[in-house]
Amino acid sequence: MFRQTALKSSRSFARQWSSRRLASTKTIREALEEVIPAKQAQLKALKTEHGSAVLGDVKVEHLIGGMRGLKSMLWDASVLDPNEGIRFHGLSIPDCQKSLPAAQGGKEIIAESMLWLLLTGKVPTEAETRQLSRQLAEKGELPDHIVKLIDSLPTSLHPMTQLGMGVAALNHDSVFQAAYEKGIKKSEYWTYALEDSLNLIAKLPALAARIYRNVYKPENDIPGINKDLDLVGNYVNMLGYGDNHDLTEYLRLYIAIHGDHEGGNASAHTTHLIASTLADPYLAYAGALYALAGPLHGLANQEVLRWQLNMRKELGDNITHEHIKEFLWRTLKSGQVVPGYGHGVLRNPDPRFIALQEFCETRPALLADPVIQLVKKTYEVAPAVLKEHGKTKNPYPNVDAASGCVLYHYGLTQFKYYTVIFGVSRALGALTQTVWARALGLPLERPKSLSMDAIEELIKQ
Ligand code: CMX
Repeated sequence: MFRQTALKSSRSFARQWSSRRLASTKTIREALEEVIPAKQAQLKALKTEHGSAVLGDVKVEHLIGGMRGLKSMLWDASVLDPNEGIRFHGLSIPDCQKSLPAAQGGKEIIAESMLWLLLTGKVPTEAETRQLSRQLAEKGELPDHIVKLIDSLPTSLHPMTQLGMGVAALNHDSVFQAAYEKGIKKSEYWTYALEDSLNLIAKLPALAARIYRNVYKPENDIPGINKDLDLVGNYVNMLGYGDNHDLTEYLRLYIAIHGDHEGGNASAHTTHLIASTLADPYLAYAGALYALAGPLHGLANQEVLRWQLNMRKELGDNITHEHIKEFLWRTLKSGQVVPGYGHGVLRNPDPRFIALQEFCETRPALLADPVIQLVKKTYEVAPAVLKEHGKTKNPYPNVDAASGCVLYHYGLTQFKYYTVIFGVSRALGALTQTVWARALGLPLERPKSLSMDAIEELIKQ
């Protein structure tokens, strides 16, 4: 009786709380409006006072080496230090874990508090976070044409291909595109880019969950969006695992810390490039998803699990360090990369890998799982093997070395789907930059390319 009354009153409190806007609570748009003028002024000063300052040399090795280390993009929301890892507006992952609001009833960072930080550079209050959750939940349902499109696709089509198609087709309702067609001032671009970006972020969980249901659990119904839940809470619910609190918390953490990894990675950079043509945020992010679907980038989390499971299948459950070492060498000698190891920028273990490992450390069931133990044991052996192999500049694990095995433990065993979860996450940072690129009036991206003959000519000169 007491429980029922308490439940009723807490539900009615949640309803009241969410339907009224607290006088002191800013919306994300208002918070952005406050910070944009200072950033515009900062950019103007950089351009006028330091436009010709030199930040480094462009070498031939940059042109033929995938532009590694070439400082050639503006990206404010996060900066990746090779040794220390990612910082979001100056905050490390442990800083974020201390300061960013969690979900009601949860402890881990959530997508909304990370999105607020990325977009505004400020740590949101609890009330601001809840308000953003509510705002996203209200926009979360899919339009009918998207449901029809996704339901019509063959279930054998890779989930990432389906996700990209769904995201591109959401541009049917792009307010940016509609406003551009009508004719708007440049100074207003960002407001439409923001609206599209929030709409897209809000709809990604329902889209991604529908793909999961269609491909793997056709017998399941998909619950509607619960407006009192956070974005990832709703996502896990729609995936059919809503009663698993630990999995929900894991995905909250995973999606928040995967949200941004500065600008040069393939998915973020693709978004930036496409959006610089003033294609709307849906089209820009659809392109990013296909960059994410490459095995050297986001698909690595699928590949790591496949590789670990092959190792287990071949070597059984009592795998020693020596066995792992042999397996690693076999992988390397067959000319393949060790998935989950190495990085284009990082030169130390990825702090995102460490955060996910720490999540496991606090849960005995995870620690007892043979696949998770295998990930840990591999970490104890792989860096020395990769150093001896002598090719990779970074012999340490990246985030993908750990991410899939926890999902596998909780029953989300369809590893072809894992990159889709990454795709739900990366939207936070990539679309943040799209909004800011429009607010700052950044131009069309158009680097200069050279032929080999032209390079030789320049060297002679
Ligand atoms: N196993 C074996 N060889 C590796 C390796 C690995 N894990 N990582 C790098 N190498 C090799 C490269 O293939 C390259 O060989 P070649 O000279 O024959 O071409 C050499 O070492 C130098 O590479 P690098 O400069 O250290 O690394 P890159 O910046 O070129 O590539 C990355 C970075 C991530 C693509 C690479 O480390 C890799 O393929 N890792 C495995 C896949 C993976 O985990 N990707 C996920 C990255 C994180 C993410 O984007 O989400």
